[in-house]
Amino acid sequence: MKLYETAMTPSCRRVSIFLNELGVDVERVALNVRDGDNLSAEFLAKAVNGKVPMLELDNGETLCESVAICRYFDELYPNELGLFGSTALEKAQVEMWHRVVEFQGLYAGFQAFRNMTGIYNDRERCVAEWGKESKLRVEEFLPTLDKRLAESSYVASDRFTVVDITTYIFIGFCTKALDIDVTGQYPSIAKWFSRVSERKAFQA
Ligand SMILES: N[C@@H](CCC(=O)N[C@@H](CS)C(=O)NCC(=O)O)C(=O)O
Repeated sequence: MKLYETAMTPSCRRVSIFLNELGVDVERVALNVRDGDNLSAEFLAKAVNGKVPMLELDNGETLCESVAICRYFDELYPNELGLFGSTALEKAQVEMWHRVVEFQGLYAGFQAFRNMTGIYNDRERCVAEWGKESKLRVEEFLPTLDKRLAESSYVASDRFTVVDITTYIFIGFCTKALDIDVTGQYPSIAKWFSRVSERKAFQA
């Protein structure tokens, strides 16, 4: 099995932190997405979305999308962590919060960064106005997250789940790529962020 990645990108960090939580490692193949390694015909033939991370199994089957890759490892290595939820209700809460944080947070953030900076204008049409609007949507979503974390110790449940990994990546992205002082403005997010950052899996 090989995991194709650009290690420090948000989506690849999500998978790496998840693997650290499981205590599993896998062979990595380093790609440089800024240089367009993911645009080669060879990579595009394997990766349906043309992006990293991408997991290639020994039988040649490939998996894209970080959450799908995390789910695969979670099933492949049976464990008691319940990172995708344990009970019927918790599984649904994980699914719900994961979608909320991804759609209203992380992907809006990606759209903001990509369209405002034009960083990938060698491969997509960048619309600066859409970037600005996306950043505003991210800023409008943050109070919802802060309210949730004032009421709950973790994002989806009262214990740590995969959604905390996604949210941690999102908050880091807001801070570093979008220049939003999230932890300065939102005390409940700040408390949760510092607690989650202390986990061993987040430090590697
Ligand atoms: N929804 C995808 C997003 C993957 C993604 O956006 N990957 C970025 C790195 S974070 C990438 O490959 N960027 C290069 C490009 O878009 O050409 C996932 O969760 O895996």
